[in-house]
Parts: sequence; structure tokens; C-alpha cells
Amino acid sequence: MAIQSISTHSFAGQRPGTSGLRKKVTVFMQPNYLENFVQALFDVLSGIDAEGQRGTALQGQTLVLGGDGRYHNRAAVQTILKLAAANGVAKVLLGQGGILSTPAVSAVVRRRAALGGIVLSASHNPGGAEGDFGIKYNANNGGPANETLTEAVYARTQVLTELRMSDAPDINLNPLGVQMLEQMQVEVIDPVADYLEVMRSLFDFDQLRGLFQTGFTLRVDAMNAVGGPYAKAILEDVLGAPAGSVVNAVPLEDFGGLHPDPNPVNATDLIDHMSAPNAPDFGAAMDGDADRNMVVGRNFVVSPSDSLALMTAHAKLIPGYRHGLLGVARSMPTSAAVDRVAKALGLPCFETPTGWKFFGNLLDAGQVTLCGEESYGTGSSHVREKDGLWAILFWLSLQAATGKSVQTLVQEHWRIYGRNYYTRHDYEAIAVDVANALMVDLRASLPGLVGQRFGQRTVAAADDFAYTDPVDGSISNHQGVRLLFDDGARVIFRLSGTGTEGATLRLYLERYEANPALHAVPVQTALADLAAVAEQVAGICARTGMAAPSVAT
Ligand code: G16
Repeated sequence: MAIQSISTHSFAGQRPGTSGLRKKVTVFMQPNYLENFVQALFDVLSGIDAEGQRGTALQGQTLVLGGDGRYHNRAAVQTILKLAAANGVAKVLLGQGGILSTPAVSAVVRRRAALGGIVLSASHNPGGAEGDFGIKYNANNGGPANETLTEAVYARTQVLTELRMSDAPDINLNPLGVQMLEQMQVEVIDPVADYLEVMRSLFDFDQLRGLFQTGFTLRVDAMNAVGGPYAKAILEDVLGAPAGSVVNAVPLEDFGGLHPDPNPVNATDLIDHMSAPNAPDFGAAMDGDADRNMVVGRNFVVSPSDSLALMTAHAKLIPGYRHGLLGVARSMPTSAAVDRVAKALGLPCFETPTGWKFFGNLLDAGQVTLCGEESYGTGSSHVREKDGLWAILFWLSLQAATGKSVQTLVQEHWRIYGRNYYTRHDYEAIAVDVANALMVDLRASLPGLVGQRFGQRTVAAADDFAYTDPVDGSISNHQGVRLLFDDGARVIFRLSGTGTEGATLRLYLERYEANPALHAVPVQTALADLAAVAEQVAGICARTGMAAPSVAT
């Protein structure tokens, strides 16, 4: 075994997006592609100086490593271990088999006081040899690295010329315990254990066991992704949910061909089961790395924005939040349903750009307890990632505490707070220049839109969302074009930062309805007039040649 110095060259396009670096597997499998990114990360973490002299900040440090089990996960783990050993890392805590969900990485980093964690996942993007792969760094708070760090890593990828890597043979990823790789310890850990303890500290496990003893049934679809082992261990083995409640529970390299994105379009099997005559009481799905969740009642899908609002309203029923919340945060395109609850409860409510990383400072500074996003993400201060299984346990606890079904809980919520009708339309794989031109033209048209009337509504404000972090003062510009109407309705345009093919335009539509008699309109019908306004303003069909969105959720 020896540490090698390997010459390399830069690759274009290694700037991390909304959540780390995501590319096709074939891109990641190019010689030195992954190695370059990880070496750049280690250089930055070591405290490299302006002259390119590496620092010593990695020495003696522990990192956490694991991924969602998708194609290339195991090979990437081996590569990263060899780079880590050559770059002075003292210890890596590795999920058994290279497996760790995103929230579990966050939990392990925090519980074991590691320097940070490396997550191998392209999250909700499809897997397999033709699918996507990704890598993300989480800092010592357990949360996604901030933009200062990711920009520094990107800058380093563009200039580095040398990799430092051990030529040791691959290690065995399966036996629990410590192995040595050069001078570095690799401790293979149970992927579920730390995470389970965090869940135990938040929820009343006896109450949940009691719920299942009453004959309560559920179907949790792990979509052949990393959430399976966690859900099976916690729901079935620890809490006594009926065997078979968790389906598609074994992580597969290609997710069994499923698109592990928990929304009604991709989790159709769950939706079918939940609308069948013998449907279980509760349904839920998670994504590739188990940080997203979709909650479904019998014949009733919960919008992620409503889920956040409802969790906020009922948080005191959960032991971990019984003393109340410090505040709440949502990403800008997420509906304002939670704002209404926060106002009623007198809680601070923050609006951040899309990306879980923007919640990190607010959580660390003790300004918020719950966070959520329209993209099927909810979470709390227990880790610094959104957390799919946590959301499932939260909703199960609400049902146990109130004895009410998902549908009843949501409809009662609407009666009290009104309903924020909400949808997101995705236009996928648009030519990048077409998407960019659409956004440029939209931005240019903003001043002229203010005061314009569309049907019964007038544009009260139109802007390109900019965010100043209330904790560190950092500014993030160009986070989405917003048309804000005088009745509270919103039309938002944004380019996704997680796609790997062309550009994805996201159109977010929202309007508020206070009258309970009007709460049962189909969502797309309720928002059809706003979709027409969006088309009129942006000309999406004409520009993209797409008559309808690729996906509407
Ligand atoms: C990531 C981020 C989320 C974001 C989502 C969608 O989720 O962590 O904060 O809301 O992408 O981002 P975009 O609209 O830019 O595609 P995940 O689950 O993919 O890691």
C-alpha cells in the first residue's frame, strides 16, 4: 500500500447545483471525474492557501460516508476512501454496504461530532447505469455545505492538477467494525442505529406501538431505495407495524426501474393502493435518499405545503416539540399555508430560496424548528436535512394522538385556516438556451407587469426573488421570478438546479380560498386561470414547443 500522486486535469461543469453535484452515471464514470471533485473538496477542507499549499485541517478528523445504494455507489465509496486515506483523514464512519440515507448521514455527523459527511446520491433522480449519480458534502452541523464552501470546491476543481490517492485494495464494505486503510480507520457502522435513536428521542414509541395494536394499517413505499431498511427496522421491527407494511424495501441499484420521486405521478402504485376499496389507513412514499416524503390518506393526497402547515399547527402533540416551536421556514415557492398558521400561533416565519442548505443557518441559530418545501420535503431541527421517515412518524403520531384520519385532519385544517390551492408544473429537458432566454425575457418584463390586470386580479408586485440570510448576511440573487397578485395569488417561474438533462422550468401556482364550501375543487381546475396567466406572460408553449407540462403535481 502506498500513497500515489496522480496527475489530472480539470473538467467543465463541476459546479454543485441546488443539492450537490448531479450528473449522469456515465459522466461520473469518466476517469478522474469523481476523484477530481473529491480531491478539490479535500483540498478546500484541508485549508489550502492561495498558493495551492494544502493545509492540515483534515488531519485527525472524522468524516461520515454513505449513499443511497444506486448504481456506482459501491465503486464511488472505494474511491473516496482511498482519497481520504491519502489526504490525512483519521477516520471514516461508513454505512454498512456503503448505505446511509441523507437524514442518517446528518444524524451520524451530529451525534458523532464528525467534521462532516459525504452523501452519494442523486436523490429523486432515476438510477441505474443510464441514470444519475451525485455527491454532496455536509458540514459539521450535519447540513448541506453553504455556497461559500461549494463555490470554493468548484473553483478548486478548475485548477487542480494532482490527486492524492492510496493504491490499497478495496476494503470489504460489509462487516461491522474497524478496518485500516493506510493510516486511516474505516469503521463500518449499522446505518440505522444512530437514526433510530434520534427518532426515539422525538416520538412516543409506545403510543405508536399502541396505534398498530388497534389494527391500524399502513403502506410505506420505499421505492426500492435507501429508505427501505430504515422504514422496515423502525416501523415493522421496533414499532410492530404489520409485516409487509413497508414495500419495495430493498435498495436496488436501478430502483427496480422506479423513478424514486414521491409524488402522485411517480408513486402511482401507492396512489392506486390508497384509492382501492380496501385501502390501508395511511400511505406514504420516500425518494432515493429518503429525505423526501409524500403523505397519502385513503383517496386523499396531501400537498407538501399543507403538510408543513399542519405539522406546525399540531406540533405540540409530538413529545419532541411539546414545548412549542421557535419558528418555521419554507422555501419561496412553497405555498403560504404555513404562514397563516405561524401568524395565528405568533411564530416567526421565514421565506428562503429553494434548497435545504438555506435552512441551516436559521436552524443553527435557534430561529426555527420546522422547515419545509413544496418539493416533498419536511424536516426539523433534529438533523439538518429534510427527513422522509421522520415525516411519516410525525403523521402517524398525529393520527394516534387525535384518532383522526389524514383526510379529516387536512379538511379541518382548511376550515380553520382556509385552503392554499397549489400546484407545480415542470417542463423538463428544455434546451438550455431556450430556458435561459425565457427567464431573461421574464425578468425584463417585470417592471411593466406591475399594475396589470389579469381577469379579476391585478399584479401587486413582480420581482426576481433575492434573499439576505438573516444570520450571516449573505445574499442570494435570482432565486425565481415572482408575480404577486393583489388577492395573495402567486405565479412563480424558476429553473431547477437538480436536473441533468437540458433545463427544467418549474412553474408554481398558488391561490388562497377562505370559503370551506369551495375547498373541494380539483386542484388543476382551481388554478387553471393562473396557468393561463403564466402562459400569457411567459409564452412557455411557443418557446418550448411543449403543449403541456411534463409533470404536474
Ligand atoms: C433538492 C433540494 C431541495 C429542493 C429540491 C428541488 O432536493 O435539497 O431543497 O427543493 O432539490 O430543487 P430544484 O427545484 O432546484 O430542482 P433533493 O431531494 O433532490 O435533494
